Amino acid sequence: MLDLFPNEKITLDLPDATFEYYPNFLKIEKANLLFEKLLNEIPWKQDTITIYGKTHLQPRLTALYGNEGKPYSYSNIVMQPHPWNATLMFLKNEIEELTKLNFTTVLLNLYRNENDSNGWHSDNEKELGRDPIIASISLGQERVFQLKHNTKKEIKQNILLNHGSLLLMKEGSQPYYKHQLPKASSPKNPRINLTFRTII
Ligand SMILES: O=C(O)CCC(=O)C(=O)O
Repeated sequence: MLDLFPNEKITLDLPDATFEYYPNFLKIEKANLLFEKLLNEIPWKQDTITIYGKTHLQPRLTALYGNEGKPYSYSNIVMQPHPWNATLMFLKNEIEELTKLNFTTVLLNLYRNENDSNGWHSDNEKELGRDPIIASISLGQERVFQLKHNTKKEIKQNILLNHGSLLLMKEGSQPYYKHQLPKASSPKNPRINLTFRTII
């Protein structure tokens, strides 16, 4: 059994969207175990992406797991999912129990060090629907995650996503906000992030 503390919930005070942060979603021992397992067992790859006609290597490693027949495309790459493994399926079940939602797909990111990052974007691919809910688990090195409103330029928020935490990006989060995981200016250990999504 995963040890969960779903009651420790922080709702961010941001307009037009709901963001809920569970800093201790996973107990430390479970988070440690999951981090080691995923680091060693996932077939991490560095994909080439094309943005504004320019091709380059992604500044992180990724993998996609999910239901059969549900590919996911972004930045001109189409990712075919690996079938769910036991570790990811168990985590998916625990998140589904908390949220009462069904997730079809998880995108995993491995940020190897301070130079790895994920630039400003929203998860607005059409296969996710108009207003998707994303469940984001963080393991390993704490990193700063940033949010900014698309039109209200003064609305910005930084969150330190800690080991074993869950961030739920709910209604309004993708249509109204962009998010990023910037490079860090001091040395960082590896961090794994898992974003559970529903492809419809
Ligand atoms: O690493 C993170 O916390 C964010 C990941 C993310 O934005 C994404 O995979 O779309």
